[in-house]
Amino acid sequence: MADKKKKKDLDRNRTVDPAALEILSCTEGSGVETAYDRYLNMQPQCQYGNSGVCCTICIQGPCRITKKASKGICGAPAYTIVARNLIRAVLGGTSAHSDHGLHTTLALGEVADGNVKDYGIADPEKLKRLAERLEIVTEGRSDREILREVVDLALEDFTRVNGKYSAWLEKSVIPQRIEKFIECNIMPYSIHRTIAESMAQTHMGMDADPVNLVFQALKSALCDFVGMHIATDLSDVLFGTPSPSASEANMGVLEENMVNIALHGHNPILSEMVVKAAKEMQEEAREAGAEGIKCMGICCTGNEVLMRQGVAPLTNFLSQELAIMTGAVDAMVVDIQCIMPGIQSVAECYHTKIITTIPNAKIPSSYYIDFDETRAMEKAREIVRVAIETFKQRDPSKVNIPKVKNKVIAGFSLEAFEELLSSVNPDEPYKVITDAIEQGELEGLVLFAGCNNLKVPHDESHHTIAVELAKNNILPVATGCAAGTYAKLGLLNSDAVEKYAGEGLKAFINRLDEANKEKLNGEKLPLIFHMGSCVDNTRAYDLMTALARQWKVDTPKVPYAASAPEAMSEKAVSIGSWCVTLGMPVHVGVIPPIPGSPLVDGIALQIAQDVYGGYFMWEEDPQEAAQKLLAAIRERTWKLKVHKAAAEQYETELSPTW
Ligand code: BF8
Ligand code: SF4
Repeated sequence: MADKKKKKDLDRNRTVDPAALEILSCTEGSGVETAYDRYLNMQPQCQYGNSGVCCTICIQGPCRITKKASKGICGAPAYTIVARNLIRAVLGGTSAHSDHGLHTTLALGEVADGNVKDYGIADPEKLKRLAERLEIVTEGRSDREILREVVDLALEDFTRVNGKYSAWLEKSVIPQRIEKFIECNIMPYSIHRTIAESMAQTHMGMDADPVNLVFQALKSALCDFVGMHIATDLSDVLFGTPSPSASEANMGVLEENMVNIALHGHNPILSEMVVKAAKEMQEEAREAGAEGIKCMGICCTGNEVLMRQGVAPLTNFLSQELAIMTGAVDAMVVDIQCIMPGIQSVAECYHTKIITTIPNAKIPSSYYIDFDETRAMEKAREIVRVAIETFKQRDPSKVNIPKVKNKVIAGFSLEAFEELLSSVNPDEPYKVITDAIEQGELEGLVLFAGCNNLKVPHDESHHTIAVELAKNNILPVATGCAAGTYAKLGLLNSDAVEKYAGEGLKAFINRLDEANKEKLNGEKLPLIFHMGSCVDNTRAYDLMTALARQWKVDTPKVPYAASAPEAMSEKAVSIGSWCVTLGMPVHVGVIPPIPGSPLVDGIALQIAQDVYGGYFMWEEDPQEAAQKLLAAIRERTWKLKVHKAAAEQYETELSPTW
């Protein structure tokens, strides 16, 4: 066992993506260093940090809990240290997502006031639906008037200090959840207030009570949900609500004779404009000797432009540096989050330009173009022009594009999903899913989310767990880099349905295919439904809410779990925490720094379930993880059926417990 673990840790080629593997093999010994090499150099990693018992909150530290020292210098025991570190991780995620949401909100404020010429209201229907959800009057008002009020309410959700609770949270989840949050004193007024109070609470010499700290972490995580939901809703208003479209994914989408622009990061405000500018500037590229310009995506901005524009995903988080090593990426345009600083040194070994664009996400030596919404197209053209110029410096002897790509059908916003279901049951679309679960055709649903993390082989856990669950008739939906894995590895198309779906799942997807023949323009539905970027985990949660409404139950009764098989970022910690708080069992495939306190660990794994219905499961082995997820779903389906049968037999209300 120890030998196996050691061998796993020493293997540089830690990936099951054939394109990534090819690049790693071809460049072995070339001197170009990537995360795969740095991971090996980093071994062994600090076990105190790993288990969460290292505190650096004040500069008496670092204090770490050992056999000799059961408390930090100030007297903080392991449970205080672990819980404080946990909140701070959640706050990192909440801040990242909500800053993204705020950026989108401010841009839409400019649209409402008529101050920007390059953006508009692409989806007025979504705006109306959103306003209605938020109980904003739409009757007799112009789109811009409605938008102004939506934006003002969003801004209040960022900054309100007391009085009213977060509108986005209150209006997006079912009332039973809100009652629970008020009862537990974790219902937030606003994002910024909660971040400030949580940072204060975790200052040296403040809160030492682990339960109080963990509850505050959950309140902070609910603010993450708010910030993400605002980002998703307003991006739909600004750029359109996604609907299914076809594309291709993996390194084989690079074109040897074209200007290749990789769009990397998270915020579609920039990437949408670059895609538009590239379409207009094809002629300029031809004059430079290329056959044209092709945009492709990495990480979540890639998911955003895939969902709305059909832009091909190039790769996901862990292999971002490897994309440059194909020698065929002319510019990698980055905005915010999950951009490894390492891309710059890799780019310096090739002709690639790294173009940074956002004031709070710069990389030394990169080419910086200050993106500005008031001059969005002008800036996007400037970016594309740099890519065209860089193409001229490409060294053909260094070009090596792995011939790996797979067909992708993506774009399943909740609205798109509902439309597919409506073709089967126009009056009660979600009954198509609840019936399939009650009749045993489907076992339930699992959301695959989250990152890559070199502590487990790249993409392996994502792939193994999803395939295993699809065989067992779980309806899989995916977001973020999990969806990136499935796109690259060929699970987002109908061939994968034939190959991997269990009989029930196959019958379910075929029924949707049959009913939607015309809407799908000759395409067929995929095995896994790509619901978008990481902020779009809110779409996946809204699907859970829709099922809860259909069954008239609270969300913890719905057989729907989440899995982050290769979780890495603070954002993954905050998303996992709100999923638990909102009632989901959540599997995490890389153990986060929590087990250093058995008490905090117990809250995450067990007590959370008693209070909120959701809970965490840590499991690194993907086969084991699949079995645990399946058991969690089956337990819920079984209980739901028992409670329903009892309610019918005794003519009572459905039991509210889970
Ligand atoms: O927000 S899944 S590695 S890219 S954090 Fe980052 Fe993780 Fe990818 Fe998207 Ni989400
Ligand atoms: Fe050590 Fe306490 Fe300071 Fe943390 S807050 S570093 S445990 S003295």
